[in-house]
Amino acid sequence: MKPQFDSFFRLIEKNKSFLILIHTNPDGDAIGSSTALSLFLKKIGKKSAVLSPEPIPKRLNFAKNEGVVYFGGPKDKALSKFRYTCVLSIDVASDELIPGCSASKKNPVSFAIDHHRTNTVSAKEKYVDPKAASAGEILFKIIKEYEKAHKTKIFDHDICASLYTSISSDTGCFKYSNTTPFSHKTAAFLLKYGVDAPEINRLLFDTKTMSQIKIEQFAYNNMKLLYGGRLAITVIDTKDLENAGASEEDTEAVSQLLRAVSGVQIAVLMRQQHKEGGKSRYKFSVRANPDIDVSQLCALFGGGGHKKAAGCSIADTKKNAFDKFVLAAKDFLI
Ligand SMILES: [Mn+2]
Repeated sequence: MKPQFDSFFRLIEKNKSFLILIHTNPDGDAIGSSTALSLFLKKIGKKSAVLSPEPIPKRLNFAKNEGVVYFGGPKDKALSKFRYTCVLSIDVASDELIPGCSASKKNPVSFAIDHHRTNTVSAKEKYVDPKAASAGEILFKIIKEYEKAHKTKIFDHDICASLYTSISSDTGCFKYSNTTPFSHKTAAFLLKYGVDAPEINRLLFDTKTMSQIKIEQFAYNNMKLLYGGRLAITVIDTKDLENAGASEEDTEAVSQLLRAVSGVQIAVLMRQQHKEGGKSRYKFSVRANPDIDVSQLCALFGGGGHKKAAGCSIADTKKNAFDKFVLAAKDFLI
């Protein structure tokens, strides 16, 4: 048995109640994998709850499971009543992504399960597999191993549906380059448990709110194509969101949409965050098309992520933040 499995199994044996941390701006992988983890722990007689730094976006409510407790932020009143002895994190790449949840003194993470190459979560132990397309794939391996080692059956419809949500979400419905034979093989296994894949995929990818459509329209209308059409960038300010009646979560697919423009190698959404003095913080969501590693580009500004999907932020004036990023991106174009 891999040492990661062994130490994880020992940890869950030793503890009775777990707090599972997921990243800010939670996506289908964060919710799917944490839900599956919570259901797994429940199945082996443990208590657990999922703590998201922010309320879970409405469009992902379908991915929650009624058998799982979710806290919508570190200030959630119900959280103070929840007793736990062990903190886990899943799909979280860094401590910054769990603000208020993991002030390492308050909630030291005992075990981090993740697939981000750049994982820097200050956890006592980790199982990080950058080859996994989603955190759900790592959890799938863990549960499979647990079944084998304990000669028991864990997988059921709900666990499999959550894992499917996680994998399909992070592979963009098995379209992104992170998709591996293992992603497909795992999905095939999960489908045998009656998972309604067409419905999950419809809810994940083919359903949009009007506010999302409005902000996407804005993003397309204001897209700039630079360096001979190889870089696509659009800027969304807080007031643009307000005008569209949209929230931050409605911008999630924007960089993906810009990436679809023929000839684009790097697609960027630059979004205004909170103000810091006279400056704003701008968050960059970056997607790449051919063999470009945008996690390296984002690392130049203290960010990170995956090769073809990464992010970072810059605190500066709008013009300076834009210019700094666009100039740095030039060196990454082919
Ligand atoms: Mn993920």
